[in-house]
Amino acid sequence: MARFQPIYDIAELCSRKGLNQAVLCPGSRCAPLTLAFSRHPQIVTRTFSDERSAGFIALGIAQQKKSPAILLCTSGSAAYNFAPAVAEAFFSETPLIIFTADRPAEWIAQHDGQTIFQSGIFGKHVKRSFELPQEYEHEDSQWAINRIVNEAINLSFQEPKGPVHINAPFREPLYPKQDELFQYSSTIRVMDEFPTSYSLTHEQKGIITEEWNRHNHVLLVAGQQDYDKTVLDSLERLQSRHSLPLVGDVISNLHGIEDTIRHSDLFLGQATDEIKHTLQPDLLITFGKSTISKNLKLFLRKYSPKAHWHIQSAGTVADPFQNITKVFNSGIIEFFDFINSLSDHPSFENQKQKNFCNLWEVEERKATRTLTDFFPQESLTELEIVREVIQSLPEQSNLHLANSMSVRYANFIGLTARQKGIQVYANRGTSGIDGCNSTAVGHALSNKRFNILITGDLAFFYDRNAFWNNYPIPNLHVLVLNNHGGIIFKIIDGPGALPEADEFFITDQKLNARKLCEEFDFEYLLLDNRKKVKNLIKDFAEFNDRTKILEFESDGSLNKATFENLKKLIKKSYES
Ligand SMILES: Cc1ncc(C[n+]2csc(CCOP(=O)(O)OP(=O)(O)O)c2C)c(N)n1
Repeated sequence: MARFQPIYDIAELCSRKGLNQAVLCPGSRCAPLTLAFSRHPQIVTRTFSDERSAGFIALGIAQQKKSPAILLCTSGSAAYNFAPAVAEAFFSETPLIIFTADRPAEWIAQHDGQTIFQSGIFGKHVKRSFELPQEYEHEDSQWAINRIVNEAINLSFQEPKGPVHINAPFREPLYPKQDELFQYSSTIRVMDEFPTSYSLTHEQKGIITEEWNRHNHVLLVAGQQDYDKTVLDSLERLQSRHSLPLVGDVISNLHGIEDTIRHSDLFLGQATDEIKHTLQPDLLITFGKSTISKNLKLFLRKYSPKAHWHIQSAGTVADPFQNITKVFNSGIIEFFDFINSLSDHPSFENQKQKNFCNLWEVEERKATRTLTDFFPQESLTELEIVREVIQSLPEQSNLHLANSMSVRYANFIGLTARQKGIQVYANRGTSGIDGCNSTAVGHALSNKRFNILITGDLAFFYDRNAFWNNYPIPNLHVLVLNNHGGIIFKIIDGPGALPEADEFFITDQKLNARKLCEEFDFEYLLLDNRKKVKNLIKDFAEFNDRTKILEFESDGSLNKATFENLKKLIKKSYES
């Protein structure tokens, strides 16, 4: 038996548990695991030199495959560079199996190279941190390695899904001899754990039935969630039966439902108190993760419902509207189907609910109309370009939205019900600008769909190592909104008016994307005047054999002014 046989067998175990995507970062200490994964016939392995980018690429792969991705690095600071992606995976509930190779314990803090304290390095941002034994001779050690990896994988699958960390100390020599037989054991123990099922109890069903008829201003609000056709179908049934207004911003992936309220951020920011009063729910039902709209948060905090039911299968409960009264640990389809099975309100109450729903729909229609009439403006700005790109997206594509204005612009514009083939992704777990390119690259590498990323310049250049690898990604196109700084700090109240704004908040930067395109052999499209818009965006939306970058350079103040004008126009619609 090879000395590292129990380590080589980890790859076989991962494969038998259905894990077939591994992201490997270079180094020597991790060699036993690098060989184990890269030689495995069923595991797709890719290598990336920048661990920070690699972590986000693994995140994108796991999100796309809906299965944990394996992530491996060598010892030392390499492990710390995974941290931003690990935190995003934790809060976005994306499963990752992270292996960090380590020195044997006696060499930690002994002036040995590439050695830091790796045990539990990711703190609270992993579901659990495991430590492998460092000697393999005793069969109990071999049993422990198998058990720990089984347990870690099972844990990553359990709701809420998320990253798990396995620190693996390896003693030298790390490489097999030339003539050493390399194989995987044929008898590998697989330990399956069934996912906990979260169902409504008899008692909960009784409470829902009893309380349901007491409310006739019921509002549904969806947070970030993956596209799921069965959820859409269930919600459509629910809406048509009970006339429930459904608020879902762009990351809720509910745009395929015709009557979704998608512009709440626009109208709730400008509506009069009188209108807002009429929109106040008495029962609020929420599901999914975070919402983008700050105006929605402010509205629901101020116009608080009498009851607020939140539905999630498991995990820490977030209460962003500060008024949750009941948490139902259930799948959302089961919950909505149960509500669908309830008998109707008496007709008078039913009419009140219909009227309530109409009020929300009237505001939605008004905002949509104002938005349509608003374009084109005299000057070309980011909001208009985002609108044009969104309207030209290929039918079946993934739309990736970087933090911070990109995701907000897309939310203001919204996707239509006709665009139901589009799936929306954004790193809203931590809302970092550090891995937006890499996450989109991870998606593009692991699917055959068209992927379009919309990003600001800081997020784009911050994560330029996303493209520093040897894997072609012709199915990724990137729109770079280059206002030479973080325009968000101009737009939000507060920093814009300070004398420190440009240097310390907006942080002017001079780069443009042309040179990056030359370096990575991407096609570069420059949008520098209105006459080019239609043709360039048409070109941008067509996929062939090269990655395309479309850059739109513009002035931050102009973008801010346009944005303010739109808000004023919406406000005016409430004055007439
Ligand atoms: C890793 C990280 N560092 C800092 C921030 C704070 N931050 C939020 S938005 C932003 C500026 C983003 O600029 P850009 O990508 O050009 O987008 P724009 O604001 O122009 O839309 C910064 C620095 C962050 N979100 N993540």
